Amino acid sequence: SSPAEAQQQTRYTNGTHAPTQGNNKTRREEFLGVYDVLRDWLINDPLLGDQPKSAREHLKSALDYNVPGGKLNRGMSVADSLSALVQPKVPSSEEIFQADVLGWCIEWLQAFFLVADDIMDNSVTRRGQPCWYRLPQVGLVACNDYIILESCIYRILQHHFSSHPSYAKILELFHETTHQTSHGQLMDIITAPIGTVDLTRYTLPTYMRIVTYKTAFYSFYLPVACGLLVGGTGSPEALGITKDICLRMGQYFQIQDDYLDCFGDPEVIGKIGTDIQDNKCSWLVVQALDRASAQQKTTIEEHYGKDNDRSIAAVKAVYQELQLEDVFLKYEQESYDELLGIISQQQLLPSAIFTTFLKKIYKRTK
Ligand code: DMA
Ligand code: MG
Ligand code: MG
Ligand code: MG
Repeated sequence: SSPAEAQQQTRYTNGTHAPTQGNNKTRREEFLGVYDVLRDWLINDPLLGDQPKSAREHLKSALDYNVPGGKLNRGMSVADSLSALVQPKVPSSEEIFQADVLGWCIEWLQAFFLVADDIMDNSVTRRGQPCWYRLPQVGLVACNDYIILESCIYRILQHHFSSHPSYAKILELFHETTHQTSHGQLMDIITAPIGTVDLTRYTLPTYMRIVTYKTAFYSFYLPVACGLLVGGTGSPEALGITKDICLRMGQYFQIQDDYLDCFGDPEVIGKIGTDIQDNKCSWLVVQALDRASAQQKTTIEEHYGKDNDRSIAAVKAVYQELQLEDVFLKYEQESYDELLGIISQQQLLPSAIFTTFLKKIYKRTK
């Protein structure tokens, strides 16, 4: 039987596709079932001929360690977007399977960026386990693994979408998004050179540009645009409105990420924050510099970007004095309200496409 038919056995026990909200566990399990189908095909990829067992096993562990362990918000949002788009109609199981395949391509893209990001950020943990490159048996082999993670996307797309009318558009979308994200990562890194403290770099316009490129395109625009393309509604108007709303959601999401890097619980977010010692142009340091006294600026100047506990504590103390937690909570509420307003102003697409995604991230703690 085809993968779609195999999936149907365990899918839609109530005969409909329910969006993620309200049906979380079941939906997540369905989505994870598609991962198994894709992973099993990839580790036996006919293009690679008769692979040695050791190569197959390495690939399997690299995939299982890095692809499926996240929140899966991005991946599951493709099918959610499709469902919201075609309502009150219900997508067929074949359409949901296609949406889930694209959703997994986004999770693969994310895995590729995260394996590389953790090396560049010198991070320690990710999703509650050591970063992949930190495993003694992996090390810098991780550099080839992230290349493989990326190339898997195009193997999956060819296998499942080569006869789809939007195949070229989908390929273009993944290529453009990768280009944008890597440009964002470039700016993130060159704005934070280790060993140089230049507080004049940490401005809001610089910050917004970094986060729009490194996070918003791949995390928000890509999933919703994929939903539109599977649903056959990829007109320039629809994609334009989607981009406008999704980029704003992505900016809000990365500001939460920066807040959680410092104020979140590592047990809950599954990663240990590194932004202060990494000299990052974080939303928190931008806000701090906007409010700091001369003395507080001197403290930041002296301690930001230094990888020792005393320096990190000194910077965090300034954040506390400036009550940045309250500044963030106020921003979060305003930003959420503003987003709901923008979403309701457009008439071309059903609001639920955006509000379902927005509600998943509002006041998130991980
Ligand atoms: C992540 O930015 C961006 C990409 C493209 C992975 P980040 O380094 O703040 O992410 P994290 O906090 O998850 O390491
Ligand atoms: Mg990082
Ligand atoms: Mg980073
Ligand atoms: Mg971060």
